[in-house]
Amino acid sequence: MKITDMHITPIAIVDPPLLNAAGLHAPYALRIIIELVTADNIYGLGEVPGSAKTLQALEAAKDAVIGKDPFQLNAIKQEIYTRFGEEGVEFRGEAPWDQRRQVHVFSALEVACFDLMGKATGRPVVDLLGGRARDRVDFSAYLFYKYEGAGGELGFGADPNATGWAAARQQAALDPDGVVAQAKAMCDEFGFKSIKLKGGAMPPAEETAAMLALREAFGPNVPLRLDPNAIWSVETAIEQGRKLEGILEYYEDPVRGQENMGKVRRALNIPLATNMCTTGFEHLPGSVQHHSEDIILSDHHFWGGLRASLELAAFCSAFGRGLSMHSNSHVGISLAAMAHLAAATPNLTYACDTHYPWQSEEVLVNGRFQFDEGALVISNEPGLGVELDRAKLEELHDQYISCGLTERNDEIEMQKVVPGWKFEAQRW
Ligand code: GKR
Ligand code: MG
Repeated sequence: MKITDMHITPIAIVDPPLLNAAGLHAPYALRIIIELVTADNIYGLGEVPGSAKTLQALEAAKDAVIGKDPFQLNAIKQEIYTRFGEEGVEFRGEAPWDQRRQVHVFSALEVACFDLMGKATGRPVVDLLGGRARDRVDFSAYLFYKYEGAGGELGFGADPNATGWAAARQQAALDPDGVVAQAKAMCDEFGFKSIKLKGGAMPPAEETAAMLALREAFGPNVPLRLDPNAIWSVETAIEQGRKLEGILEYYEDPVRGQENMGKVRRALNIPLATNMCTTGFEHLPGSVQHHSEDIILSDHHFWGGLRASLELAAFCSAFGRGLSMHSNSHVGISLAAMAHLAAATPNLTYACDTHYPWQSEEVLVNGRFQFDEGALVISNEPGLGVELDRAKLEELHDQYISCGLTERNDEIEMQKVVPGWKFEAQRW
């Protein structure tokens, strides 16, 4: 089997004005769709976060991939890593999302190769990763503080007749009542059974109040998580954490860095989780040294693919870490890859994050994935089990061109609402 062509398509998808530690989501989120084509005309799909840097790197990776056999992942990885040189975890950046190029490039290619392998053998990706540890993958409701609006050109009132989640998705949520209303609408629509709030957006005591309001509204059987994306000080994290003991399933990245996470972890009786302080294999010795977290949120986009995520799972089981899954705004190719990986990872026992409910567009034939009681049911279709809707891809590519965005920059978006607003690595 030989890869003969690689298509790289940047797209922009409508994204609502969601708040986080780095500012505000732009009206569009950027993704890149990768399609590898073989001599016998099979295509394999991959998806990664969009940025001009990743786009250029993917273009530069083309001739390292064309001519290769998709089953020879070691050779492809070797070539990519040689070509781009070392890019350590220090390139991750301080934003909530990971900004390394090499891991994203390889992840996109590796997922597309797995899709090809699956299509060539008639087996779903989950089977190529070791087979099903489960048939259904649970996801959690991912809440955000947000301004009024649905994102895109039309902003608020994109659909004044919307009801249910479609209406709630447009509404502002800036206080505990707004957060609870958002949670109810999201859980009613998708059936999620655990809830995460993206924190780091409001003063800490307000976010704690929102968690307590969620507990009050949903009771003790719905696990709750709070993620301030590392902008609290150790003192603040401990002070707020004391009020959240017995309330949170886990406390995600309250502070920055493994050492600080270790301090907070030792002071509190709450499991700590991360997708910010332990984010690459070079971080694992520090994770052991500082015991910085109890749970690692894996993400194949920045751990360097599906196989690397299984290697991370082996570390977690050897060193007593739980495993959950991180997300960013995305469409269904990433969602399918996340679900196949989660289904093939026996020790991934927490409900995974997904931003999917916040998006409304899709690049797939058959449209958007449907959650069943908060879970995705893993299909037996070959590969990722998805087909590309080329007309939709073209439409979302045109949207990428017309929206004019080439990088995610939540600080600039926030400054449009709050002039002079600045990201601070530690705000409270
Ligand atoms: O979408 O604003 C967001 C999140 O803050 C995202 O960028 C983070 O990477 O979901 C993420 C997290 O759990 O830290
Ligand atoms: Mg997080």
